[in-house]
Amino acid sequence: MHFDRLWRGGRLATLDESKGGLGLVEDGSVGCVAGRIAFVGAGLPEGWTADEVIELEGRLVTPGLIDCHTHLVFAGDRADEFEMRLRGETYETIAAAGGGIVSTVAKTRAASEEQLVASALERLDRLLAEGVTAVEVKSGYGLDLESELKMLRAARALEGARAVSVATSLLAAHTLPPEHRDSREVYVAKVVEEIIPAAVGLADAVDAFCESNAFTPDEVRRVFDAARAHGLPVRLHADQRTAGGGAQLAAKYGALSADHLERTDAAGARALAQAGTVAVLLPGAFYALRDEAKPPVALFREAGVRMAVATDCNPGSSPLTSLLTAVNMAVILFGLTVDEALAGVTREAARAIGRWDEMGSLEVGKACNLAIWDATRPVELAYWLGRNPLRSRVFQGEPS
Ligand code: DI6
Ligand code: FE
Repeated sequence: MHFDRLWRGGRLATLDESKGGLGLVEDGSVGCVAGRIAFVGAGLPEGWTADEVIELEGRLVTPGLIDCHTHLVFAGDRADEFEMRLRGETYETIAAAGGGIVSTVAKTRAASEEQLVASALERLDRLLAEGVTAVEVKSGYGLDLESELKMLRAARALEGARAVSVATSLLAAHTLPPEHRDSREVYVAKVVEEIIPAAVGLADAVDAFCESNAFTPDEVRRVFDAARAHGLPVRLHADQRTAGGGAQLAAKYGALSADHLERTDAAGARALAQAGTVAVLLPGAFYALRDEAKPPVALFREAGVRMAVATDCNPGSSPLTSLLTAVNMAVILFGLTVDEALAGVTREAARAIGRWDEMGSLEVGKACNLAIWDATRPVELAYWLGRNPLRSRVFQGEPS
């Protein structure tokens, strides 16, 4: 067997489900041909040759990390609102007074596509520096046809600018744009009839924010019906600030993921498990909003719900550009085990973006996306706060 590149002598966390846990392989090797994994396992195949051999010297290797829920593309920041929250205002009172998401919408509408790409790259680079090789990016700060498409194009452009895979989600149903504050019907119709059809080819999925101050379950159903009619999978921001049956709604549509879920109940957990919908936990938002309700991790385990972990990087509720910090928060704040949290930024994150066939584990045939760590034990990835143990990153077989 001839490889373009071969990494040998490492401790592999393969995330191969058939192996259980993190699928650890001692003294393991990964052989790559044309950007894909051609061999993975202990030792080496008979009669191998390779153009290049890299010695891992016992280091831990995981699949490249996947940040499966971000709002990386936006203009400006909301540091002023952060200060208001420190003084006692809440996310909801700020939004009701005309701040919140719509203040980012104004800045994002005014920004050029190039400006959006440039500011998103600065945040993306921080994720990549920690071993991320795939990222999901949502629209949702445009809230009109042109601005939503501009955001999606900016998200797609990230893929050409860096060695990373990008999955895009259309989040036109994020909040009501200011010009439709008194005509929500008209805006929902616009999303359904204009924006979703126009986003086909640019968006990999359709997302919505089901919340008391965003969209009702009925409105979300209309958005999801339109997504389905255009062959797009759906995801849902569900049960974050208020319990509204969001998990059940996501499950009913066979959503790839339901995200946040701080206020999901046992029936919601069972519905997610049955539908195979991934629960995406976002501890950065829980932390930054000083939320008191935690996602019901025990119920998720009991029901057999798959759990992913992501940054939710956005200028309002989660100004977090470190996926390893999200991993740390997931174990400290939400009580995930280290294995669950690491599966949450690899295997389950790949499922949440609908790309499990391509990435998220070290298995023959998948993209050769690796994170090589200056660490030997998986727990070290969850343990440090602000220390980055990444040694190198490999995207489709190419070290970077
Ligand atoms: N949930 C969130 O946490 C973000 N969007 C959403 O639907 C918040 C976005 C923001 O505040 O800008
Ligand atoms: Fe979000």
